[in-house]
Amino acid sequence: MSKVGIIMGSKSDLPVMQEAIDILKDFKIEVEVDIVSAHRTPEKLFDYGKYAHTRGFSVIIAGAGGAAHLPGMIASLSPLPVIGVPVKSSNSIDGWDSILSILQMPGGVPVATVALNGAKNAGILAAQIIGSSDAAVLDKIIAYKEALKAKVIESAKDLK
Ligand code: RP5
Repeated sequence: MSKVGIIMGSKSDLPVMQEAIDILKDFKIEVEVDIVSAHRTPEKLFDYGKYAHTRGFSVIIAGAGGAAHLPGMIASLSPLPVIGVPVKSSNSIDGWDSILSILQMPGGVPVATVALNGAKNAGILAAQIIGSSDAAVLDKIIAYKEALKAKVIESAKDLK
């Protein structure tokens, strides 16, 4: 069964990253959560990035704030798809620092960067990557999108 690795630079990122954990659990996809700091635990980052694909992960979601090097460095070490979540943290100037640190990767080393604090979308995107080769997960994504549509149609009725 596919497993998603969710890592973050600090425990202070957890309130944001929890949304990725929650949506993946809703989709019944296994997650393994860890704290891996690019600057404070560089050896752990290296091991995680180098060996994640041997540990049963299909996708990695990495969130960090400020000088957010974690997603890009993991992408440099791992053959797995990496989704980056820029976090507006206590050391972020305004969030743009986190966004640009994760978004502006050099050619050859992609990080699929979601919106600032966009961990929920990171979880959905990870599920969609898994769903492209797992029919049961794909069905859950289809049902999720149908529910989104129904909610909007229902909310429009309230206006009438
Ligand atoms: C980054 O620095 C972390 O990802 C976090 O967003 C930010 C602040 O970390 P703490 O000082 O709260 O541990 O590396």
